[in-house]
Amino acid sequence: MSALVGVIMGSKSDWATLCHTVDTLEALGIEHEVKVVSAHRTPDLLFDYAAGAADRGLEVIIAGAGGAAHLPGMAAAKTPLPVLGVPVQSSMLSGVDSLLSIVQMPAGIPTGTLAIGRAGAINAALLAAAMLGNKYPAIREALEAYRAEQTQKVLDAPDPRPT
Ligand code: RP5
Repeated sequence: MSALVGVIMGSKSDWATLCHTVDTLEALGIEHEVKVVSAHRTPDLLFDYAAGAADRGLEVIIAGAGGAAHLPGMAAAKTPLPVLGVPVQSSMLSGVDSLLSIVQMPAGIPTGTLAIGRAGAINAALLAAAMLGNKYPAIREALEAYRAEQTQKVLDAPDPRPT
């Protein structure tokens, strides 16, 4: 099966965050592709990637970036696919800059904006699974199993004290 989710990030340095997205997609058995695509350093590549994504069979794009994080918004401007933005925790401003760069889109071109860092990276994959699960029963089942497992883990270990 060809990739359903395209995971893009502005720099190799974003991998430490976006690896959590990829790990989660893999845990759910969702076909995906991964690539560095920079809004600022490779703008033409970004336009080509986003403009051709739907024709190549992608159904969701997850875009992670930090600082002046224009990648998700610009990708969204060039594709009708849902784009989920992951704000990477930047060193200077702890990712608040990334978050605000992604979330504050003008009306007309939405990006789904997740939390800063690891939580957002994981949740982007889970949100993509929720979208794809409407069409692919195996993905819906995988997502339900993932959630049931995390519920059970909490119920199985209710005592917070270290053993
Ligand atoms: C952004 O600039 C990237 O998404 C990355 O988070 C940040 C820093 O990039 P590097 O200088 O580490 O390549 O475009």
